[in-house]
Amino acid sequence: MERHEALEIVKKQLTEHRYQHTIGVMETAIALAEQYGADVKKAELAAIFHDYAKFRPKEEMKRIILEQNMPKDLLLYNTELWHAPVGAYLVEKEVGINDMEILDAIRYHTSGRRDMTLLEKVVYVADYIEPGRVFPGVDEVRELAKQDLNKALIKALQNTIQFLMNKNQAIYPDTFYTYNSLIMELK
Ligand code: DGI
Ligand code: FE
Ligand code: FE
Ligand code: FE
Repeated sequence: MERHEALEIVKKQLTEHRYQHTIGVMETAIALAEQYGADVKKAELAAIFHDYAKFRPKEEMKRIILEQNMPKDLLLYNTELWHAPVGAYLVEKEVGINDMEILDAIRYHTSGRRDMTLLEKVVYVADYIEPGRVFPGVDEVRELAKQDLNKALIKALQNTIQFLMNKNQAIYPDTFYTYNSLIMELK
């Protein structure tokens, strides 16, 4: 699928702000894929569709999680986690993308997972550092991403976990598994 066609499809699903974020993720993911040797075309498509389900009604997302036998523990945690696995499902069903590497990069873009693929890491980090992001610590992750994708990913996870803890929010176990597996991979 070509970029302009993909962008036309996703634009209808998003607010203008979220569409601009998506463009930023797309450009950043392409640059990271080129730098680290990931599949550039897959990075582009995964980035374009990563937030496809962001604005689906919670009831619809909950129904899909249950009907499609996704991990039920998702329902116990922040609803913000749901759009990633639900997005992977809907991008396959509604857009017709069936490349499992692209779908997994969408599925794991919020929590990550153990032993992430290069493409999954590229999309996760691009989502975190795209030029529109302004939160504390983002510049440090941008700098790390120029040197070492794993180190950038670890810092992004540390920031996310600390941010959630400071808000007294529960942390989804996969987020910890992602962090632990990267720390152990480094050693
Ligand atoms: O969709 P985006 O805003 O571009 O970014 P995202 O999909 O990476 O994250 C969406 C939200 O998910 C973010 O506000 C923080 C939240 N989140 C990420 N990991 C966890 C989490 N919330 C909980 N409770 N636990 C997590 O592990
Ligand atoms: Fe997202
Ligand atoms: Fe993210
Ligand atoms: Fe995003």
